Amino acid sequence: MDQDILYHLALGSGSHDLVEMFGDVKFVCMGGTPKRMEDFAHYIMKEIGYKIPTGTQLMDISQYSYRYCMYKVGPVLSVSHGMGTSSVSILLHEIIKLMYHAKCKDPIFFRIGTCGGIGIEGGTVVISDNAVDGMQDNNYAVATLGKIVKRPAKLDKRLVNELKALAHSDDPYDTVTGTTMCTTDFYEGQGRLDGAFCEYTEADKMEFLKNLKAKHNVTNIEMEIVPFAALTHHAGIRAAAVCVALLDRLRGDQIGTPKDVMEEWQSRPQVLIARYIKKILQVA
Ligand code: R2B
Ligand code: URA
Repeated sequence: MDQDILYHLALGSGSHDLVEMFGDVKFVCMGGTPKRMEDFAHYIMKEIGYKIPTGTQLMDISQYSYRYCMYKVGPVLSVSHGMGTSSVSILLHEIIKLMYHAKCKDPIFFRIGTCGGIGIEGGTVVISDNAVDGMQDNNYAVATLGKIVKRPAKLDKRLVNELKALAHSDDPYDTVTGTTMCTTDFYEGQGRLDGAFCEYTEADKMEFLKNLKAKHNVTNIEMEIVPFAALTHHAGIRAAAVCVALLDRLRGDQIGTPKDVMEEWQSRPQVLIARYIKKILQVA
């Protein structure tokens, strides 16, 4: 291509100097909502001591895509990925191409998210060491030219251990590792009883969730990890997913935690990733 239009990011290799804009990116952090990723950009700016000129402010680089948000704080890119596998996969295609056009050297990708836990308390942080889909398959399957193409959804085990080692014993919450299940639906796909439809019993739900935990070590459920793990692995990019559990699915389905508590919980994966980034950048 003589130019590549990264349509959903409102960027392009012909319209922007991508090397100049993004060549120094070392960490790409992504999460579902634009607000959380804007907050993360401000938080990481403070944590790594990155200064922008007085009187200026961080800008949403992808503002005019009206799809995803993107903030750049020195070597850190903070991007929203929306909800679900198709949304995160579109973003990953374009971010991987962005890294390529910008000639970034070995960037590491993080997903900073939320999830439902199985047998863990709300507020627990889960670092994924394995990713499976709703059928407990370890692959990302995409219908391509009328055939199913499967790519292994693999995470970087060394990165999992490095992150686990950064959990402090005096953090007022647990940080655990486990298999993460990725579903294409929040309600029936995750065995909830509170969707618009439900054609199974509470006993069916409990049996399913308990079996996930006992047989497959599934510790949490969310909606993006399979394409996230598969596409980064396919591109040779080291990646990790760290999610906070908003509830224990063995105790319920509705998310009714007060907003302020939820906001504090959602900062927990950000704290862990900031510790990692600071360690690599050697910022005190
Ligand atoms: C976690 O939270 C969202 C659903 O509420 C989804 O994007 C996910 O993975
Ligand atoms: N995100 C999910 O996908 N599921 C939950 O239960 C909570 C957050």
